Amino acid sequence: MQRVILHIDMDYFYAAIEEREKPELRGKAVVVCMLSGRSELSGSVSTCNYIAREFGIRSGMPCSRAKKLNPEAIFLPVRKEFYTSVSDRIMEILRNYADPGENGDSFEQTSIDEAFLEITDRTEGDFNLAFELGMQIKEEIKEKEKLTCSIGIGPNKLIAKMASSAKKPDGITIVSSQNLEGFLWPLKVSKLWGIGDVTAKKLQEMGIVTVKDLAEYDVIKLISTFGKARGTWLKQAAAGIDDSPLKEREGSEQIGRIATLPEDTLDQELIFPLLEMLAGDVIEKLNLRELSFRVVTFTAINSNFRMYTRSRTLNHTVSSKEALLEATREILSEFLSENRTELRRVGVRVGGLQKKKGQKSLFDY
Ligand code: TTP
Ligand code: CA
Repeated sequence: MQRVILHIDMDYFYAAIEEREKPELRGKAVVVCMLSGRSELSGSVSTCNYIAREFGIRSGMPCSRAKKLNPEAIFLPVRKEFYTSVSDRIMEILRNYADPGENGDSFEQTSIDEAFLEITDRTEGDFNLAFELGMQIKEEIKEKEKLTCSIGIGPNKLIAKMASSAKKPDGITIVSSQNLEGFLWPLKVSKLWGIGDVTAKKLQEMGIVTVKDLAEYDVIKLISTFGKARGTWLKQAAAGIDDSPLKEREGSEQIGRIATLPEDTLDQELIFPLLEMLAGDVIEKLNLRELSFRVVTFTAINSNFRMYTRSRTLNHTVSSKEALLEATREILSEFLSENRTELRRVGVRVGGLQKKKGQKSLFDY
């Protein structure tokens, strides 16, 4: 199946949150500053909204310089803890859209406002479905957090990441294997994710300006200049090749399975046996790694390809198949009582994972 990766990047994140919190900022240039406290405006710009960017204000520049570029701009101090709480909620929304993680990690948060989602299973390798899913994500974040984001979808992390910055703000860009070269090759090499200023400068000295130039360059020469690993990587990246897996942050891993029903249905007696089988697989994986779980999540995709998730946090950490089945059955019945569209795919996953505790000794009681 064609791999499908989604990358999401929130738009002007800190400044967008400030705008949301203070409607009077709408339409004004907003600059969020990391102030050093030495004097007023001694510090650097964390970020700014798009209006401020029109004046040439950028992340990293001294706040005093930003003030010169636009004296009318509103300068606000960074509220990192607050932004982190918003980020945590967004990441929870996003995780629900990633594959259940059957073949390893499927969700990777890379910064406060960026994440990769593996959606190969969810979309069955179909980029049109991936687009629908991307739009659904945008809608949910806009509805729940009143914020916009930009999304890139591609056959790997490299392409997804580059696609998400192609249209900003509030964009969505799909790059499949078919239009990969059309997207990648006209770009300047400095735009290739993983190429910094030093490499870009060296490449330019070699006469390599666009990604196409790099893709067509002799790999042996690249290796002799950059070394084996880096030289090979450059050549592959220029061709849009990247096999790197997603890496879950430690402690937030989830394990799950999803599968297609034999027919679209709302009949619990048809749906539950499939969930029972999937739950069995999940328990097997947990046992192998001696893990127990605390959170159970049911996922469903209906015949209109809309996705739903319902989670339940248990009172204790457990590890038995019975406990998983009981929770799953309860969530399923509840879901079916309020849902009217037939289901096409269902899945179950567990989170809140912990190493199983050893047998208690008699003295512990
Ligand atoms: P970015 O995603 O780089 O920028 P952004 O979200 O503000 O704008 P864009 O629409 O271009 O994506 O960074 C995310 C947040 O990280 C940003 O809102 C503020 C913070 N940040 C800093 O504090 N310092 C920095 O130098 C950068 C680049 C970001
Ligand atoms: Ca961002």
